[in-house]
Amino acid sequence: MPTILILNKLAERHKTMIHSVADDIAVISCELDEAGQYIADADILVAWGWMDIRPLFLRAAKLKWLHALSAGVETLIFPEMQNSGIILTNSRGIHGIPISEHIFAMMLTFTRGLHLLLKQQAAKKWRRVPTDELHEKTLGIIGLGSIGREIAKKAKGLGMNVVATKRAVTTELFVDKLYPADQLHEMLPLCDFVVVALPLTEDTKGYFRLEHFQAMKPTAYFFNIARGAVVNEPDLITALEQGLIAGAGLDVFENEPLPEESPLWERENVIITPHLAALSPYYLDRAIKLFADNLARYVNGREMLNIIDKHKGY
Ligand code: OXD
Repeated sequence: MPTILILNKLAERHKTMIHSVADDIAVISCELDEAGQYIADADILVAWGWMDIRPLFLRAAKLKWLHALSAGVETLIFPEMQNSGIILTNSRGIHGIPISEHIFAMMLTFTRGLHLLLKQQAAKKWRRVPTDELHEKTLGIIGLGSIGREIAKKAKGLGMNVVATKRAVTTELFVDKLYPADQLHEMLPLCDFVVVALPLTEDTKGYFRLEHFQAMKPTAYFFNIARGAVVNEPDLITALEQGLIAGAGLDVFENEPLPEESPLWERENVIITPHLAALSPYYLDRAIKLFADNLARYVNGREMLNIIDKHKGY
């Protein structure tokens, strides 16, 4: 049975989930800086997609499978890993619930003016601010996957129209119109809210840029819960400064933490959250359950879930 090294402290219930696959699996859970002493024995390494695991990887003589507790796998892909036969998997599929709730928290903050009202409350000011509704507005999702689907489902419950782009156009239950990725320019002028939900890969770096903001309605709001680098941040700042869009809700940034000198901090029409859209008390329960399901497939020689193409990055 494999030895699993997990670079995150686990609760007993998480270890029980893993041991439900087989009693005699060895599970070591520790922080990254304690992992050196265990790595030589590890058959499976479980890490977060932003950890610098390369030094550990180079000493991992028995490693066969690297799994990300996150959806992002940015720091887990490097030349030695790409050129090895080691399988890479991620946790895509478990983020839809918290991220979609985060998106609606930000959208409703803008439509109900909460970002302005909270400031007024701090100053004990009683003054009405402009308000709006989500009902019958159009939401555009760029890169429809499991997160986008959950957003689309909730949007339908709120009476919104939903449009989306997707690499392979399929039939989607909660989407009114699906566009191939190369028709983004046709979709953008229709949207009152635009959500970027693309993974960060070589192809999506700087994907959303000035020409896309120019195609949006000046009354539309832009949201990024994917990765900062998918959007050209200077172009986003220009779009906000020139009024090409009405505002933005941002959970991710080109550089994190967002540097103090970023002009984004100062803007009244920007909501900034510190890369936590996916987090909730249930994150690790879902992530370990997914890992344990995949582990059962691995030990039984069945087809594994969420395998990443190490050259494409998703
Ligand atoms: C992830 C994230 O990649 O939450 O899982 O950003």
